[in-house]
This record gives sequence, C-alpha cells and structure tokens, in this order.
Amino acid sequence: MKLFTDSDLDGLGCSALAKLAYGDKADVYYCSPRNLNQRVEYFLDQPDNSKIDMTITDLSVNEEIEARLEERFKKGQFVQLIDHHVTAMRLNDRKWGFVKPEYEDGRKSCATSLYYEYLMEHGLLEQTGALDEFTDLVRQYDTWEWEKNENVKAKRLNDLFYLFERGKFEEDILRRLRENKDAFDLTETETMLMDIEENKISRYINAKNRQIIQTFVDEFCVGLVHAEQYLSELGNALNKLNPHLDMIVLLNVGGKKAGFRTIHEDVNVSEFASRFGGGGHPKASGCELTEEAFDHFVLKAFPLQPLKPDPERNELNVKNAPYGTYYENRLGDISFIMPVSDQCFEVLQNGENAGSFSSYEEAERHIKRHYGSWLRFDDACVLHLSTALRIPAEEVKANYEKAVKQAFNG
Ligand SMILES: [Mn+2]
Repeated sequence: MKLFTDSDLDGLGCSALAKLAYGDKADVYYCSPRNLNQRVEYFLDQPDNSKIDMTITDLSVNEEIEARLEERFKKGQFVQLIDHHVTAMRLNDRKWGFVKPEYEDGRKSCATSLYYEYLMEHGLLEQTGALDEFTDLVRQYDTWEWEKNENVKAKRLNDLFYLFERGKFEEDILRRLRENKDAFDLTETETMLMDIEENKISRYINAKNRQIIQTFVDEFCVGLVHAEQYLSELGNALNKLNPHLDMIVLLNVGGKKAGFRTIHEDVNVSEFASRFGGGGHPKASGCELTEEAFDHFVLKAFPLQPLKPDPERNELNVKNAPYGTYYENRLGDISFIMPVSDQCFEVLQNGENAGSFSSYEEAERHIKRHYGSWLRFDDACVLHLSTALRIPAEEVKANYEKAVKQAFNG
C-alpha cells in the first residue's frame, strides 16, 4: 500500500500506524500541502500503480485530482482519504473521502487519531494502551489542546520530532510501540534533552523581554524585538508577559522579515500585516521587511530605550495594593494608582490627576501604554518616601502603608 501523508508530527503518526498495520508493505510518501497534488498525479499516471492500494492522510487534493481519484475508485481500485481540516469537508461527498474535524464529544480530531480508528474498525490494527496514548499525544499537539490541558508530554513529543532526523525518529517510535503495548513514555535521555532545551528557551525569552521597545504604530501599541529563533514560543510568551501591548513584532533583519503575534481577541494582526504588504492569520502574521517596514520598525525605534520588566520580588509596592501602587519610567515620571472604590481607580501622573478607571488592570494598562512605565522597585519607593517624609528608611519599611498614606495626604 502507498500512503501519502503530511510532513509534520500528525503526518508521521499516520505513517507509523500504516507501518504497524501493513508492515513492510507500507510505502510512505511524505508530502506538503504544496506538492501533494503533483505527487498523487504522478502516482496515478503510472499504469502499474493501479493495483496498489492508496491512502492519503492529513492532506486534501484539489478538484482536478479529486476527479481522477473518483475515476480510479469507480474502476474498483482502492483509494481512501482521511483528513481533519474543515477546508476538506467537501470530500465527504466521495465514498472514499472521510473528513471529520471534531468528535461527537467536542474534542478536535487529527489525522492520526482518525486513521487509528479507521484501521481498528477495518480489523487492520489492534487497540493497545500505548497506541491510545501515542495517538492522543499527537492529537493534543496538532489541535493545540495540549496547551489548555498543560500536556507537556505532547509538546515534548513534537519538539523531539523536530530535533531528530525523521527516519530515525520514526523507527524509534515504531520500536517502542511494538515493544511496550501498555504505555507510551519518553525515555530518560529524551526527558533530559527537553529539560535542557526548555531551560535554554526560557532564558532566551527572559533576555528578549528586556529588549522590547514599546512604540505606537498607527493605532496599535506594539512591542518590537529582534529575534530569529523560537518565534512562536517567544511571541506567545512576550505577549503574556506584556498584556498591555496590542501585539509583539518579531524582527529578523538578516532574513528581511517581520512577524506579528497577538493574544488579544480584538486585535487582528493579519489586517495589520496587510498594511505592509503581508498577511497571515488573525493571531499570527508577517510581512517582508521592505524599506517602509524597515523605516517603521527598525530605524524609528533604534534611538528608543527598551521597556523594563516589572520587578517580581516586591513585597511593599505590589500590584492592586489597597493603599495604592507606584510606577516609574525612563524619564523619571512617577505614576500612582489609587484605589478609590472597587470600581474606581484613579491615576496620578507626577501628582496630577490623569484619569480614573473601572479596574486596576485598566489603570495599569493606561500607565504602561502612555508612559512606558513599570512597577517601581520597593527600594526606590522606600527611599522616595523616606526623603519626602524625612523619616528613616527602616521606619518607612516597617510602616509602609502608613507612609504611603502620609505622603499622599501631606
Ligand atoms: Mn494534522
């Protein structure tokens, strides 16, 4: 049998299942959405191939190839297509097409999970605990469900897939699925490798978080950062660390590319990218670094200083404190969020009223977007209050809340 499948982990999952079901008779072509039609067409053009069963997983064919597959099917030659992409739904009209994006219980499907069920139903593969586990890891990764479930094992399986050469990785997975039918686990070495890799990425993210340049581009408050690796992890992490920013712009001057990532429902970075001749998805897009884009994102931003992250170890000047919270920026401006009631938070900018907000988060968002400020360090707050009130720093520390109130009313 001949299997045409995608080149990602979901595609590899299908290939592994075919090899378990058909053994040496399984011949796998790894394809991409771009070259699938061409490769299937070539296969169909060889008269000898009419006797070979063909299956396509995780990918769909265009209308021209669809017609040729229908022709093949009508001649009584075996053809089966299994996919989970909504865009392929029309192929359900064909007897040889099976497209199912979602299970009855609401879980999203993937090609590997659908193909596993197909092979079991047709008596070609026996259910095992290891296969249940393996196919579900692939499914959780492919549908991004792992993130909600915090299923790190699924994420690690995908990282390992990209770390190793595909053929060797697949052999290894097959050996494991054959040897241990009860469970599918990562080895000690794999776990150690992933620990090292994850530490490396987390240090990289922290370093990049200290390089973010905040600026407005059109109506959007954006965070600019130069980066050329771990882009999806980085975009996601920096957005979460800086929720006051509308998007993160990932600049790769060497590759002449800019990427746009957001986590906000009301921001469409695909539309934003189109302003610079690019495109993509609502939450992840990109464009070529044209001269205009270079001017906007690189040249104009170069003289600006990066944002400072909020201190993580403050004990006195903390967010949402009942006695109020101080922020500062590179110009030495001091902002203060004063809670007036549960639904009223006033912002004082260098002592002047700068508006009131219905939540602490909104007040902070205003301060961060408009003044480029960060949470002021405990030590700086104590020193400031000690000087203003002419009280020893130790005393301010011991009665911090009282000192803030005193400074405020005095
Ligand atoms: Mn897939």
